[in-house]
Amino acid sequence: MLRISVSLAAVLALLPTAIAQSDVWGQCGGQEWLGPTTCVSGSVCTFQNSFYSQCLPNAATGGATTTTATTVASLPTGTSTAKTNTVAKTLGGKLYFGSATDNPELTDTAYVATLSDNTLFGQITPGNSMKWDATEPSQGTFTFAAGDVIAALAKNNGQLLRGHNCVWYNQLASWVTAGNFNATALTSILQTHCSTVVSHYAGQVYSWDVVNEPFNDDGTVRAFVFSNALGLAYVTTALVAARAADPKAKLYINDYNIDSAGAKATAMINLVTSLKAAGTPIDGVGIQGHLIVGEVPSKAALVANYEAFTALGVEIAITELDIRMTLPETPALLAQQQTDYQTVISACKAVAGCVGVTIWDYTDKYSWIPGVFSGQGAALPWDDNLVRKPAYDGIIAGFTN
Ligand code: 9MR
Repeated sequence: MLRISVSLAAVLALLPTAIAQSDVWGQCGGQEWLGPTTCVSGSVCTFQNSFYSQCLPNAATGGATTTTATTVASLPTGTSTAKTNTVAKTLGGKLYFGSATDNPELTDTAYVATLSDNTLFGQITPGNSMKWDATEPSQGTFTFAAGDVIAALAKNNGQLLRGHNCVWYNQLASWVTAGNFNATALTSILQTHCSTVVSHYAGQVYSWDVVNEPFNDDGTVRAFVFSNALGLAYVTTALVAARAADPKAKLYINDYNIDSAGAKATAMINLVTSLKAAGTPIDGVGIQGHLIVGEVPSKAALVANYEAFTALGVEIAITELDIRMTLPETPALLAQQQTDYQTVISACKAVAGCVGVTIWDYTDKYSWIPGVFSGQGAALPWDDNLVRKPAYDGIIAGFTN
């Protein structure tokens, strides 16, 4: 018995040393990597991309080791000391600069500290916890606990709250899609859902993405259970229910790939025009802004399109801005990203009816991009280590100039 415990202790004592350093060619860093971050003698931990740093042989250094943090820090960082929300309001003339967030990452105290700084972020959008699958997972059973956490965080920090969303083809509870409901039942289900969720947050929400992503990229109506049964009448049903539930909240329709003129932007313009003509409550168009480094439309093209929306008598907001790149990050890509952020922000600044800009989370650490677009990422102004990137300076310049 004694012999066994001694052996076990000996093995345990050895373990930290055994896993303290990675072998040559082994992983030594990357997002969510919990293993060693230094390399055995004769190799150097070398940054490959946000998810992977590797021990590469380095005879020249005679075995010097370095950490992921050191190699990441060798990329250019943001240098501006101005604060995004303060500058958005004072020099940009906007209501807010904000960020999306999500419940799982709220256990990260360093992350929350920056998120809670209302000189940086004056507005918060819950990334997932107010969606249908989260709020009405089975018919008539409403769960607001996770959404309430985000609402309380925004309130405690003196930040505006954006509701996201009442109805969307994605993250819709399966009982709705699989229920074989007829048009009358679906109308009632939608009324109940929007009315209950918007009522719950009444008085706390500045604006609601009532309808999310109603169009395909070619401007046709996106097919899903509500549009299949009701056509675009479902949009009216949702907006009317939301207005009755919270008369003070600004009601938006939100979509991506409507940044500049094109079939999808035209479809949105036509929809808003017809809603206005019918007297349906509609206050804003959310331009999500999921963009690509080096492929951002010109400021002139953005401004012209933003003004085509505001000419309809609605406000607009950039609601989910991120500008992704093909990894790995390089100084040249980060510089282009800085320019691209500046372009979008300065276009919003130039249009009086563009009320604010929200980034789709603030750090690459919690971005949705790598999980969906393989090999792409680094889309946000803070890196995986919560260090500001040149993109941060682009945002400040966009609001300032
Ligand atoms: O950020 C959200 C991510 O965590 C979810 O997995 C994803 C599921 O569809 O939705 C993301 O947010 C989306 C937003 O609700 C609507 N516009 C596109 C966003 C990115 O996919």
